[in-house]
Amino acid sequence: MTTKMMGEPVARVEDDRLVTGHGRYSDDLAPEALEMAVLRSPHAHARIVSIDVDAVLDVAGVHAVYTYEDLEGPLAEPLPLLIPHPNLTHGRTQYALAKDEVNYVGEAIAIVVADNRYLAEDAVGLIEVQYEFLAPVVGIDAARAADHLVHEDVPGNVAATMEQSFGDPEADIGGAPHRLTFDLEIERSASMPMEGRGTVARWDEDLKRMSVWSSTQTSTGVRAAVATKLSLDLSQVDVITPDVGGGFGAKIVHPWPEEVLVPMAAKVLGRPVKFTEDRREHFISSAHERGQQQHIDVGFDDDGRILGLSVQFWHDNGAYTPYGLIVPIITSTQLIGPYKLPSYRVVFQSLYTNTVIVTPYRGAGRPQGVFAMERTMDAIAAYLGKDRTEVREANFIQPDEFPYAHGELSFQDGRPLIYDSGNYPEMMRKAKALVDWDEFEKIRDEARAEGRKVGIGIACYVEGTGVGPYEGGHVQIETSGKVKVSTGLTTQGQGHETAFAQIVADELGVRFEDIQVVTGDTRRSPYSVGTFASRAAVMSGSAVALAARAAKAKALRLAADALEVDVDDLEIVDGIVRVKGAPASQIALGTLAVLSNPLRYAFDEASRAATQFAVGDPTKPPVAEDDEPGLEGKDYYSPMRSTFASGIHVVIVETDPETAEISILKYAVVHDCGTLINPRIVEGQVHGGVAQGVGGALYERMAYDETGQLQNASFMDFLMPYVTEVPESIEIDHLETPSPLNPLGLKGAGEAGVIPTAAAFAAAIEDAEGFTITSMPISPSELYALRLEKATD
Ligand code: MCN
Repeated sequence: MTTKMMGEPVARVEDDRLVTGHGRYSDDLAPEALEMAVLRSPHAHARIVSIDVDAVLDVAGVHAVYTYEDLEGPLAEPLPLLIPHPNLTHGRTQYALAKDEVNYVGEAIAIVVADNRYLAEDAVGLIEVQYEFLAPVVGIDAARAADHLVHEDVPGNVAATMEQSFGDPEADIGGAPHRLTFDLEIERSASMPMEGRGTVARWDEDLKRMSVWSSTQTSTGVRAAVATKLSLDLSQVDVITPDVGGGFGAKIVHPWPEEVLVPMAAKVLGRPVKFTEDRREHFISSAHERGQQQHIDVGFDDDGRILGLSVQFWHDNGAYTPYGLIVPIITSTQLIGPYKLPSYRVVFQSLYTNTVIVTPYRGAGRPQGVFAMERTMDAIAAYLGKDRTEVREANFIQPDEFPYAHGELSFQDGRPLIYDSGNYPEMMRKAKALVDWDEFEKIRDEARAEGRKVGIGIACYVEGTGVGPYEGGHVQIETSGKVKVSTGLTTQGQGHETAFAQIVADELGVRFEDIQVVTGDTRRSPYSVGTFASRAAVMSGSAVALAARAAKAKALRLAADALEVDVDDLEIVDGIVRVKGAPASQIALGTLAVLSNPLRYAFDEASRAATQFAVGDPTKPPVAEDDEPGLEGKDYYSPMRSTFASGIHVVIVETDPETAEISILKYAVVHDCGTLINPRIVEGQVHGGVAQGVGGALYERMAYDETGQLQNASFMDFLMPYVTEVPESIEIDHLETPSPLNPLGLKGAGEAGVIPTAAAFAAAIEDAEGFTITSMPISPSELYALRLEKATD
């Protein structure tokens, strides 16, 4: 048997390259390229009266300067609204370069292309813009008050209002034995990948071809954008994704202005052009997320069982809506979590503010939804004086109730919200065991007796993963017997090279070391969607499995012919097709690859080398009658709906009675992403997610002042957790409830770590302090202020 690879904690093969400094990022490419710098708005809201670029062109080494006036054809139209929605009655997207007005600090106004970035930056400083100032709308309160408007034709700053419901929550809440109402708030934060956004473009005037290297989460999206905006055919544009130093959502948007402006400049100037975002640009001109205000109204019985839930929330979508309503729709549907609600109503407004646009950031709306639901569970438990786990258990969907539909609710992909599989009671049993939950009351009391404050918090979540519509896989067996696997989605550090090789090794019966995986190259995979929404394992994992099965079926057909046996009598072990029970009768996959090629090689079986080639025997087709030449398999996977991963996080914190410093004593996770491809990768993903969650719970916020200036747009001021602030160790226990929706039973894992973290911390701090926590993040100074406030209440 070939060594089984699925489920094994194989070390990531890409890490040798990535952690030893041999990764190749977009900025490493084309050192001869001209470089682009961007003039960005210093004002949150203003009309552009005039732009004077005259001084720029006098600078030696400057090749071009462009403003909106220089954009032509589709490039002069607003950038696309990627996911329109019928409720998005007032969707707005920005222009590649601002036309007439700017709506946030950081919006691109002009670009300069020069011999190098230093010259380009200096020249940007010579552009003179006259502005007429407009009142900025900063924060959800200002947007709701609507004293001023972000877009003068959008009444009330409301991009969209949306409502979904099932049952009769008003009647159920009104008739319930108990009712609670309260308000919650979550601050804005943002993804902080190590590598900023980056694009390099080269135009070949002879071949009329554009090559783009982009640090993107969706190479096909960039290709579509470049082709459309520059009026090229898709087939004239290649987009190659080199190594990408993290994305976390910010690199999904396609296109960013720079992603179309760089190819435009390359085409006009006939020289390669490059842009690499710096850290300040990332803060003020990429994307943020999370900011929401929520109002909860819940009715429940004596056991803590929810009878009706009504949620209203206000979502800060920033200045434009390129991603439509995707984030608030995710909040509104994923909020329900692992619970069975007899009735539910959710109403949200997506509001414009004069701040950076809001697009999905790892977790994408779910941390806010989980915060709402888990704060609700804790509030019910506190009201009834019950254990917090007991209240959750009373509301769990039971293992025999899958598939479970939440009334008529639609998920983010527009399909019905139906959970495929899970076992939430078992997950709770495991979580309690990991932290000795039932013993904690004693520990808390003992600590209190010593003047210490310790608390435990728990949070459950369910995460829709693996959204469609499709992803493809291509498995090609070389004449050397090595296997090349390609899939179109891109990789930002998730370990796809390893995980997809594990899948193909098992499906095909080849050695893991003989497999090479390529992602995010439109030349190999022209049809693909991209990496986001924890979809790669489910989508591309399934696609490469199906492609490997197709390649295997073809190999077995060819081998059966060559060995004159029945296909069913064959097996593939370590890349050799052999007759079951008679292994001496065998043929290597590499040899079959030779046989399947009309331009046959004379092949030396011993050295596995092609010595010379000749056209094959014309009297005998090289492959079976209906087969195409080449030993390869190709397939696409398209799921009928999303699959739902789930998990529980438990955190124990200690808060300093004097300084209010918050220390993490223990962090434990139970996680279910269906069949595990690679537990080590999944644990790495969970660790990374928890680290980001710690940031969202305790440190990170976008500190806008009332004029719309981001006060903390650098790592000097924006508190991202260091290794000293994240849990020293995270205990993880896995549960595997395979999804019935895809061939391998997979569910996604890439965002799980970040989703319930803020809710778990809020609960733990609340438990340590004895008063309610209703907003996140909570820093020591905020906790200290809360203590003072509660003491005087
Ligand atoms: N995996 C597995 N078994 C499963 C499920 C997943 O072994 N049952 C593995 C997969 O093979 C993959 C990894 O876990 O190697 C994550 O898989 P998946 O959940 O499908 O997520 P994606 O690969 O689609 O990655 C996207 C996800 C998202 S949405 C964000 S945001 C995010 C994240 O991944 N951004 C990341 N993790 C990141 N990790 C890094 N290093 N950098 C980012 O930018």
